[in-house]
Amino acid sequence: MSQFAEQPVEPFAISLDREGLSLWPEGPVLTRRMSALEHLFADTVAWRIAVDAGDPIVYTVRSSPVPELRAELPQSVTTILPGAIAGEFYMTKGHQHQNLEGEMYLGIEGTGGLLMFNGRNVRWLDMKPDTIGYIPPGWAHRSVNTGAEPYSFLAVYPGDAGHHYEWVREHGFGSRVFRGDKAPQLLPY
Ligand code: M6P
Ligand code: ZN
Repeated sequence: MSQFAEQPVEPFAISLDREGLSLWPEGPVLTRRMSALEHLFADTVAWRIAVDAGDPIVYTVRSSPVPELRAELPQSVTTILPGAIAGEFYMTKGHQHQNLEGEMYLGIEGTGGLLMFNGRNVRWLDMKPDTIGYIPPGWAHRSVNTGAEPYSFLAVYPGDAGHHYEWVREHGFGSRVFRGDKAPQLLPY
């Protein structure tokens, strides 16, 4: 099979490498550094200091070669490193689906959460290995590492769902997730 398959894709097996936190065969790999998360953390001064002090990797997304095309079900493993910006945990950019479609996540490693926002209400799901998080159509979703180790999860989503990042710029996310005394603390956006 070619590395970045075109339709139609033949049936094939994909290995989940729990040590390497990757899929095989491997498709596109995306690395997001702190600079890619501009305007997302509440403390923009602390964010800028982190960018200037080496622009650390915040998360990687390792996909299988299933293409992002209508009727396909692409998968990816996202690994968010542990850390926080002025107490606000490392997180993904977060997005709404352009076409209102669902998605599912399976926790693989570490502890984190799935923050969802439909423009009015916020939902938070604690995620750990073997937790399945379901994202219904119409809910923007962002993942957060709330632990001291990398937090990793498998995502499966409709190939034509799209990543609507502008929606998040316009609507925010309802809540922000900060380090708390005992548990993560959700504070108003
Ligand atoms: C999951 C899926 C991907 C997404 C990734 C990172 O793996 O939802 O589609 O790209 O998380 O999230 P974001 O695109 O919001 O940075
Ligand atoms: Zn999605």
